[in-house]
Amino acid sequence: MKKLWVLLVIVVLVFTFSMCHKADNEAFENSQYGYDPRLSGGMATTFDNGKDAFGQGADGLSARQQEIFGKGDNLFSQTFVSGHAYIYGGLGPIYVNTSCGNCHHNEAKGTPTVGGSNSSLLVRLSILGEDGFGGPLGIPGFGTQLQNRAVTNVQPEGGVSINYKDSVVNYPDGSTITLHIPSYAITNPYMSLPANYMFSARMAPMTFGLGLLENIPEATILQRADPNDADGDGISGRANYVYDPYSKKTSIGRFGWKANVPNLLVQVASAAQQDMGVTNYVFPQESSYGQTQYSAAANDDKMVDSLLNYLVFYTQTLAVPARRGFDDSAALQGATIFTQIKCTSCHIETVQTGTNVTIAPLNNQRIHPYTDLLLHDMGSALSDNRPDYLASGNEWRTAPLWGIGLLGIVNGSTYYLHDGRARSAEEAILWHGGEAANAKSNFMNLSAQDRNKLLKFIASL
Ligand code: HEC
Ligand code: HEC
Ligand SMILES: [Ca+2]
Ligand SMILES: [Ca+2]
Ligand SMILES: [Ca+2]
Repeated sequence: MKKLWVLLVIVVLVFTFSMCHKADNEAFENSQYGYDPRLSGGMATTFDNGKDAFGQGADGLSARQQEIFGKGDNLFSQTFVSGHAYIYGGLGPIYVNTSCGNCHHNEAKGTPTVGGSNSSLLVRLSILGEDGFGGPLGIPGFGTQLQNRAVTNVQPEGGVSINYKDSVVNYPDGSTITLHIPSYAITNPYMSLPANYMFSARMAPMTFGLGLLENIPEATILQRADPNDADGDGISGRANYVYDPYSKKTSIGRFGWKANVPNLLVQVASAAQQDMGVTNYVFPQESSYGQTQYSAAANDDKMVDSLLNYLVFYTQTLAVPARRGFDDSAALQGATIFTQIKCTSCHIETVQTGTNVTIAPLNNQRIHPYTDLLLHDMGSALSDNRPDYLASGNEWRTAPLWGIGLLGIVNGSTYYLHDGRARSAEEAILWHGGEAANAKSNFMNLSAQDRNKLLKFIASL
């Protein structure tokens, strides 16, 4: 009899709990929004909000696609070795790091350092002028990216030193915050560098949700562009157009901190070749090709074609973490403030994806990436003074903000902006200038309480 009672209580508890959960979901489905606002990546959203939140596959993949995702997942964290190997050979002769995951820790960012096995920065280089396709002109002997590591008996192109100087910012209400101003220099170049070469330090960005961004119709992105600020609101986003060496066409730029890469195939293939020295069918030549220490005889393994495709598929189908904090009134008020102070001029909340791909969960999705994928002048303090196709030194692609509140949990550290100079979202906002100067001063003029609400909202993304 006693046992029966216990059983009954358990059944009632489980039933009540599942009803609550159901009621919860229904509350979102019937909400004021008209859609479930937690689904930042539409169908390609994950409710994992722990350390692996950025490494989950989208729901709705076929069994075969899940298998390919799994292979891409392994490859992403696989360390490559030099010379010939059963699968993972071909590292170097010169490179920046030995695996995708050593820079993109847990599919996210990492540490803004150069040269270590967990370093997530790389350095782009160029001299004045353009290559044959409107892109940056490489430095003779160095190309457009610095490879600061090398296999045995080969010299790295050089090293990088990074120094930070403190700069105190005062809020109108008297509170203060200290920013880190970075300065970079190339050390020990393997041959002399020309005068006035240009230099851009870039931090590994988070890698989820990218198949959705790739599937936004070009016309949708261009609708937001206002290159001459015709509507006079001080915001003049414009699209980058970049060369695709695989299709041999110029296309709209979507990836990289300056929207300097057209699609994920070119992005992943160039990461393999430039960041790791692993040649492939898109970039069959070593990054050191043509340099004095290049030797054709030393030509090592090229990545097998299918492996490159698995990696591309992986970056296309990593799901976006669901938005949280709908039970936190401060975070919800923060969302309203985010709109009121005009952060949404660039970090636009909602976009609809197109129908171009064979991957079901990426098609026709209402997503909340908080980016327009356009270039904006962010002022001289953030400038790298290095043009990248149509992007000037001052211009950067609006960084997506989805998932950003989980960065600390996933990486154990939080670094923001193109070179990781900001150690918190608040610091990142205070670096905003140029077209974003108004939004920043609106933020600075908020009460400390409202600033906190806004930061709580960002933490809920
Ligand atoms: C040396 C560190 C490093 C390594 C190794 C590396 N990446 Fe990256 N990754 C970066 C940086 C830095 C950027 C931004 C580049 C830019 O702005 O030009 C980037 C950009 C990307 C992007 C575009 C993200 C976006 O939002 O625009 C993808 C996708 C990507 N990497 C995937 C990979 C894959 C797959 C590999 C392994 C084959 C890899 N990366 C290896 C540092 C690295
Ligand atoms: C004019 C367009 C624009 C406006 C307005 C704007 N941003 Fe940004 N935001 C950007 C761009 C571009 C970047 C990337 C800059 C860089 O990396 O140097 C960025 C980066 C960020 C980042 C860091 C993201 C990361 O992954 O590193 C945060 C956080 C952010 N913005 C929050 C805000 C908030 C909050 C507001 C409103 C106060 C705002 N932004 C207004 C364009 C804008
Ligand atoms: Ca190689
Ligand atoms: Ca190079
Ligand atoms: Ca405008």
